[in-house]
Amino acid sequence: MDQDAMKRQAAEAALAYVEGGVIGVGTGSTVNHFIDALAGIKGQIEGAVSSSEASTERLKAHGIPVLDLNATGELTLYVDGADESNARLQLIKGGGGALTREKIVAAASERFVCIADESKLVDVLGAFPLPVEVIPMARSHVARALVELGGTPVWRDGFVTDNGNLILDVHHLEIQDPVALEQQINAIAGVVTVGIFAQRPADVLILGSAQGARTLT
Ligand code: ABF
Repeated sequence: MDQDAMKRQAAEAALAYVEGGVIGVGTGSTVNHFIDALAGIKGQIEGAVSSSEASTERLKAHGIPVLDLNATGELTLYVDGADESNARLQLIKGGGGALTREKIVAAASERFVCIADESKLVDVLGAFPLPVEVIPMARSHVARALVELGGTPVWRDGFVTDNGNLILDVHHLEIQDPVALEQQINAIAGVVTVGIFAQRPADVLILGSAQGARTLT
């Protein structure tokens, strides 16, 4: 079974958590499978709140209404992928650059179901370069502060987020205390969002594998 088939397996298993209403929908290739699967039961939901322009486009192409979070109120369910997860379901996200909206929708949702292939489960977060969304004028200032924290920030040149900001990908971090590092990086002036999701981790992690979908809580 290839990696994409494992992603599809996890995405299809997440359908079991859909109970109608408005669904929070994330971004990425695993979520694309979830959107395609959601289209099959679109009559059972009111619509979706989307975390990116890319997901919005895909949802609309399937005829799934895309709603504004300001109009829906809090959501019962958010389904999204991740770049890494540890066993406590603390995540690194933002490889696709949509981390700020993803963190907002996660915060506004009662249950966060994360979907991934099994390669995303790690012992210690940080082998995947940590994305940090930054206000453009603060890029160098934030980069220096990240070096102080022991990382090697690399500007994702040519990439602009849906919010008009920049991304620094921080290499060489071994994240032993994800909650503390999330708070520290959030406190740097000019940081919009750090891609550590530890203060609000996932509630459920579904991992696709050759042995079938495995669920961690
Ligand atoms: C988003 O998509 C992320 O925050 C993460 O960066 C990425 C996961 O991508 P994929 O599902 O393509 O592996 O959810």
